Amino acid sequence: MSALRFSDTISAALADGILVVTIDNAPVNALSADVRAGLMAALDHAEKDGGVKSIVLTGAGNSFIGGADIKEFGKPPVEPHLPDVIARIEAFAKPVAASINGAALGGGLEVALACHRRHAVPSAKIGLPEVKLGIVPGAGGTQRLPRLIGVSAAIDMIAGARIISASEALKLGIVDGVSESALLADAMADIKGLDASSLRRTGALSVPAAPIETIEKTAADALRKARGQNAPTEAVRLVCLAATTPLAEGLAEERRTFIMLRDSEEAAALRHVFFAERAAGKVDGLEAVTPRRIETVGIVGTGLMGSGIAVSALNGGYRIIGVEQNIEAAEKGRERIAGLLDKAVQSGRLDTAGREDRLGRLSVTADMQQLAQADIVIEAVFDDLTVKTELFQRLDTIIRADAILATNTSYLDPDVIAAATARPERVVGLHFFSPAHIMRLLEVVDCKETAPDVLASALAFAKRLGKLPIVSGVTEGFIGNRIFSAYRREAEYMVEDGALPQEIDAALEAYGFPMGPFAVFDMAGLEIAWARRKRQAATRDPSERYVVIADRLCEAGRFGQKTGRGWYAYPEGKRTVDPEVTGMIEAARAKKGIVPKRFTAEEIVAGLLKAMVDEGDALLSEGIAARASDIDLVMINGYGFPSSKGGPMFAAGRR
Ligand code: T1G
Repeated sequence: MSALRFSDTISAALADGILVVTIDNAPVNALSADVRAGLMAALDHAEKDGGVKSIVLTGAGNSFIGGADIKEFGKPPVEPHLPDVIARIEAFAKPVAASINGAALGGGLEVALACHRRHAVPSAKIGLPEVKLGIVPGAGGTQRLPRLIGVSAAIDMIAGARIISASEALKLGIVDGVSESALLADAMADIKGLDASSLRRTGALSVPAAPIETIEKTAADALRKARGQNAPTEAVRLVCLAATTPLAEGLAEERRTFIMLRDSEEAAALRHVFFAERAAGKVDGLEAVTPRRIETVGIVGTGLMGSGIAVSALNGGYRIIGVEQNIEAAEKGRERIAGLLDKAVQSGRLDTAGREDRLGRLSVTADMQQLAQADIVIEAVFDDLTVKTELFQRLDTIIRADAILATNTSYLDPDVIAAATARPERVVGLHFFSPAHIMRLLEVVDCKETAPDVLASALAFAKRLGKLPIVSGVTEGFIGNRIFSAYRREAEYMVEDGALPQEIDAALEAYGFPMGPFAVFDMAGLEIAWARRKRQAATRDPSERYVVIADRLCEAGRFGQKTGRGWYAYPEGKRTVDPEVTGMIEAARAKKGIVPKRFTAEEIVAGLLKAMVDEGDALLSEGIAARASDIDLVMINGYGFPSSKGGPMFAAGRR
C-alpha cells in the first residue's frame, strides 16, 4: 500500500483502488483545523486520482472521531469549516465509507452520517451529546440523523445526549454493519461493491413519517429532563424542522442556532465543567506512582452509607466483604444491598444476570477476621471519633500490612484517626455522598500522613467505581461541607437581616438550584447541624455573629420534613410558609434590634455566591482544594449548584 500524507493528522494508503484515510489526532481524533484541512486535501486527491475508486475513513487509536475540537470554541473559526467538509463528503462522486473504530461523537458522528456506508466495532460509542456542552449539533446532526432513524429516535438521542452502542446503532439504522474482528476489511468489502451512480446520500433521504403523538411524547420527555436549559429545547425544534424543511434550509437554521448557543454563557459554563471533570483527580507527581492492587474490598458497617458503598464497589467489579457487629445485622446488610440491586433491575439499569454476578461477589459476616483477605477496608460506622479510632486500631491487628484503611467520615478529623493507628500512612479519607451508589461525587481526603501510593490507589479505586474523585486536604467538612456551612451561615444572616426563607429559596431556585437552602435544610433535618452547633458552643468565638433562629426551631421540635415542621410547615407533605416561623424570625430580629431590610433576588444570589466563593478562596489559599474548578465540581455534583452556571468559582468570575 502506498502511503500518502495530507496534513499533520491525516494520512492515507491506497489498497485495491480504495483510499484508506486515517485520522490521527491524539487523544480522541478531535476535528481540529488540521484534521479538517487534511480531509479536504485527501478528497482533492481522491477526486483527481483515477486509481482511487472509493474512500474509507477511519481513526487511529480507540476513537473514530471524538467530536469537534472543544478547545477551539473560544477562538475565531478557521476554514475549512466542518459543515463544508461534511457536505463535500456527502456529495462526493465516489463512494465514501466510515470505518468506526471507536467513539464517533458529535462532529465525529456527523462526519459518519455524511458517508455513504457506516461500519462500527462493537465497543464504539455513538452519539450527538452536544447539549451537554450547552450547544446543538452544528454540522448536520439534527438534519441527517432523523432522515436515518426518524424524528422520535433522533430527539431521544440528541436532546437527551444519549450515547448508544454499535448494536443499538445497527438496530436503529445508523450503521450498516458491526464488525467483531475485521472492521476495515468489512468496510472495504462493502464499499467495493457499491455503484457510484446510486449512492445513498443521507441528506437526500426524506424523514420517515411518525405519529405526531409519539413525537410530542418524546419531545416532552426530553424537555422535562432539560430543566430549563436552552440547548435541548433548540435540539427538539431543529429535529422536528428536518421533517418539514429542505436540507439546505434546515442546515442553515441549525448552523445559526449552533453559533448562537456556542457563544452563550450556558455553553461557556458547560465547557468549563467538561474540562474541569478531566482535570479533577489529577495530582502533580502522582502519575509516576503505581497504585496498589485492589480486588477485595472490606466494608465495616452496611447501613445506609455502607450498603450504598458496597453496591458502588460491586458495580466496579470488586469482591466485597461486608462486616457487622453480629450475624443478624450482617444479614440485614445483605438484604439492604440486595434491595438496592433489585431497584436497579426494576429501573432497567441492571439485568438479572448482573444482579446475580454482584451478589455472587458479596459475602457478609460478623467475623472481622475475614478482613485479612481485604486489599482495602472502608469504615462506614457511626460518625463518632472514639468508635472509628477503636475500629481502626482493631483492624490494624487483622488486615495485611499493605492493605489500605479508608474512613468515610464527613466531619471528624481523619488525621486524628490515622494518628491512633499503627500505620497512619495507609489511612485515607473516602467521603461518599448519600446515596453512595448513585452520587458520582467522592471526596478523596489526602491526610497528613497518607502515602502517595495510597492516594493513587484511592483515586484509581474511585475511577473504577465510576465516581468523580475530588482530592481534598484535611479541614472540617472538607471542601463541600465547609462551603455548604458558609452558604448556610450567610443564608441565616440574610434571614436575620430581613429576607424570608421562602424569598431566599425562590431566588436560588430561579437561579437554577433544584431546591433553595431552607428547603434543603428541612429535607436533611435540622437536628444534625443543631447537635454540631451545641458541640461547638463552648469553643465558639463570642465575637462571631450567631443566629439563634435555627436553634429556636429545634427547641420547638421543628426538625424539618420528618417532623412535619421546620423552616416550613408540611401539611400533606407540601412545603408551606408557616406564619409561626415568620413570627420567630421577627422576634429574633427585634431581640437584636435589627430593622429588617428588603433583599432583591439578585442581592440574595450575589450574597450567597459571595459566601461560597470567599470560602472557596480560603480553601485554595489553605491548600485544601487543588484548583478552583474542583470546587465548582463539588458544588455542582454534591449540592445542586446548576452546571449551566459552571459552579460558584466560575460564575463569580463571569459576573
Ligand atoms: N475536543 C477537545 N478535547 C477533547 C475532546 C474534544 N471533543 N474530547 C476529549 N478531549 C480531551 C479531554 O479534555 C482530555 O484531555 C482527553 O481528550 C481525553 O479525554 C460540530 C460542535 C471521546 C468518549 O462531547 O466524551 O462535536 O485531560 O478523559 O475517557 O456538532 O473524551 O487528557 O488534557 O474524556 O477516553 C462533541 C467529548 C463535541 C465528546 C473519550 N463531542 N469527549 O473518553 O478520554 S462538540 C463530545 C468525550 C461537537 C459538532 C459539535 C470523551 C471520549 P486531557 P477523556 P476518554
